[in-house]
Amino acid sequence: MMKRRNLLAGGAALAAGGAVYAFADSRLTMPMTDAKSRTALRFPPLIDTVNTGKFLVTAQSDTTSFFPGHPAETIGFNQAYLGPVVRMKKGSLRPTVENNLAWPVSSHWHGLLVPGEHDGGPHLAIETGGVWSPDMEIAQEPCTAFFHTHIHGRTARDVYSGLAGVLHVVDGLDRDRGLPESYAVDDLTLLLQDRRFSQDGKLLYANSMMDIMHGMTGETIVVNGQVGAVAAVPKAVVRLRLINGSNARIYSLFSSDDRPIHLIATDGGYLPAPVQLETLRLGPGERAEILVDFSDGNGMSLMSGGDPNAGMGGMMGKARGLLDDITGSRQFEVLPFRVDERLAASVTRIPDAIGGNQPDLRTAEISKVRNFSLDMGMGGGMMGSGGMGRGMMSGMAINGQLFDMSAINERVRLGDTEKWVVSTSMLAHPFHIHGVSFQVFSENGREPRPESLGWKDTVVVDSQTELLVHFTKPASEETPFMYHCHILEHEDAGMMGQFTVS
Ligand SMILES: [Cu+2]
Repeated sequence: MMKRRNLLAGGAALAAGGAVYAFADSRLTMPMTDAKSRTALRFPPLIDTVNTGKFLVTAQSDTTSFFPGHPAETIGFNQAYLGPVVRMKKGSLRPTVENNLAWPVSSHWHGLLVPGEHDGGPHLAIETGGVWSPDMEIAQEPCTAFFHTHIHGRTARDVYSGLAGVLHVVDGLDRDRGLPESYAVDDLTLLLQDRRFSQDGKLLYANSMMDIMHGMTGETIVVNGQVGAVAAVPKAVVRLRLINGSNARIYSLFSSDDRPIHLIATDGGYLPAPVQLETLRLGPGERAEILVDFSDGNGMSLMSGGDPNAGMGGMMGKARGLLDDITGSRQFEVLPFRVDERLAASVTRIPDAIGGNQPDLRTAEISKVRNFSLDMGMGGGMMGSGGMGRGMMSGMAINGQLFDMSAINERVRLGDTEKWVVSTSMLAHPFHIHGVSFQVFSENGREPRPESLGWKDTVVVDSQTELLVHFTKPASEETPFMYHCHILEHEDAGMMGQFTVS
């Protein structure tokens, strides 16, 4: 196991985000500052639907100054960049999504278990000036979910520009579970993204061949739409709801002072009990809730190892099976935390149990086994194949097939449990399935990693992962569910399929 403590030298670690990339000097990056000159982290506006069952979000454009005095054109839901946190409970929910942008958008409820017609996938485009208002039913356990536009061919660019937000499904019982629950005080929502900026602070979306191949990464970390922030926390146990809203970056999160991370929930909800981790891997589209104990009054920084897919080292490292070694040497700071004793300290110990309803589909009758090969299809000749022409792009497929809006790839029976065997070569791909929670049965022939436990809807596949999937929500040919790589450039390039459930 790597020991990272000695690799961090106090404030010097703050500069790592800008220092580890060779090209960082030509662009604006995170200011090389110490924690004192950082600004307080802001949290998205909270829309609480618990009493009303309704909310409105409007896709709109505006400008955002990620760097003071340098406005960038961005889009968001109800605001200039990103969107609100929408809190909801079981029962009826009536979202209204308006589109004030000059192109179609959708609002995919990533992690909500709703039928295909409510899912907000590529077939549910909202045209300019249009409104979508499905009558939905929320019937799932508490979790942290995500919503974002999902128009085929432009998901990556539009999410990169800001069209995403966060959902909290709650049941009002967190106090009984001994969990922090005060929004923006000890229950912190952290939407993690990385972005590339021009010298004048504009968002760059380059789409070079490497950006498509590896997915678009940036050298500046943006948390809740903010660059260079510090989070204030009470002298207590704090809950972090981590959402990887990056287009392509896979984080390997750990604390700068080696204090443990207590994993309490994965994508679909709570684990039975906290699991203590040294490092938490979080791929695009994945969520994790962790508890961190600040009751000793000391701050720390949430750090990440480098992206296993970044640079040629990613592929070579993967081929050599040295992912952890490679990523360990490219670590950077994601967000520093500072203890503020004026904040209310509600929870002072890590609970022994959470009581999550962890799935066990291993004894279920498996109706069918399906294989999904996430295929880059470029082999050794990729660098000399003439740039990012159609030939290169056509390799971004599943089972050799590019996504086709008019083709149903798989047909599943409602109520069945199936085994889906997902395999990759070359890169690690975060595999997401709409409309289900699944259980990770094995990863590379071994027991799942701790962060792959519990109910999941997205999982990083770095060689072969077996999923047990129980299908409980219907989806028609008109509004089928998607399965796809959540590296958004891969998804847009065709690494997606669609299935019906009936
Ligand atoms: Cu991918």
